[in-house]
Amino acid sequence: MAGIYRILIAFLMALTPLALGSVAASAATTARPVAAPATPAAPAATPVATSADAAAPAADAAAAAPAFEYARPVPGIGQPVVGGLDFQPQVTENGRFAHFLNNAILLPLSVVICLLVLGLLLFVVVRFRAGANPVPSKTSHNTLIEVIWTGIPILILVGVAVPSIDLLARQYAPPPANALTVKVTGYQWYWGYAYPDNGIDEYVSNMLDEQTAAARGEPYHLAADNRMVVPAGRTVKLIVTAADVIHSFAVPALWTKMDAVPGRLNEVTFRADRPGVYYGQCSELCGVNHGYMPIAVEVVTPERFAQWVASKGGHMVAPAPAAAAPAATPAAAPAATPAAAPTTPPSAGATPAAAAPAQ
Ligand SMILES: [Cu+2]
Repeated sequence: MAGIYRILIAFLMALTPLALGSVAASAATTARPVAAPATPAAPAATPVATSADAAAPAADAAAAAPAFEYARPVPGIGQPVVGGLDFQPQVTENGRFAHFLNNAILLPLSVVICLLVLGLLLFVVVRFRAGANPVPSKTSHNTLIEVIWTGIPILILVGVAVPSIDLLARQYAPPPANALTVKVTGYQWYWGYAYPDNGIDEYVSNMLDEQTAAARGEPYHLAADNRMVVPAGRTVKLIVTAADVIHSFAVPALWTKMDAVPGRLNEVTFRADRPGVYYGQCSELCGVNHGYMPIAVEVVTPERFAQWVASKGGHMVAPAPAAAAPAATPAAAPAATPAAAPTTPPSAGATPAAAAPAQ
């Protein structure tokens, strides 16, 4: 007994510095904005104010840049639905494969195994009850049954492992040479995005307040003032890190989730094949406003991506030779019908399309 207590105390002592460190970091960074997080409305006001501050210096530069209109999201696409049980509609090949693995293999298998075990249990309870068996069976071994109930689970586990490991390998496959690099930084409590290849310095993305989100036709708590914009049909390489505590960058429809850890650069890739607006949230408990740092990713056509890059004052980079991009198959071309059409046509002034990448 004393041994167990000692182990328990040692475990708690090991955890204490972590907890204290996290609290101290939260307190240091948030002393100002977290004055009154008592009501849900209070945290929402904070990021917007921060956004206004951050946007001010960039206003002059943006004035000269061509305009870019964000697309409106389509209900049910890239966001949760009321009463939804299934995955969000997946717009990446990996996501569709994972959806298939879950719905066509794992779920049916789990249901069959649960029903089989339940049936056997009920059979044993009824068939071998004490009332019907005054003299209990003395059977203790049966080699055939033991081989069967060891062999079949092994076969099932191997059968599940093969597609699971395949999915894992696909998710972390090295990106092709022409992948678009986006650096994602988690902060308490907003996100920063930078496009080093395109000369776009980090800009921050804060949650929209309820009125603005409603005016833009976006879901409150998921809508952000500045989105991450990426082209359809091209692999995006995210370099994910954090500046204060651990966050996690997660967008369900893009089948993407990666921890953002201070001092580390984690890499994850995705290739969306359908333009649209896809929302996500920080998925690592990171402090009092953890629930108020949504992620908004807009997947656009390569032409619109070039317009967006120009609107940010960046430049397009020449794509790498096609031979270096084995993943760039015709199947990766964006669908003819975009999931989310822009509210207004892009500005005619933005015509750097000639510099757009080939795919
Ligand atoms: Cu976070």
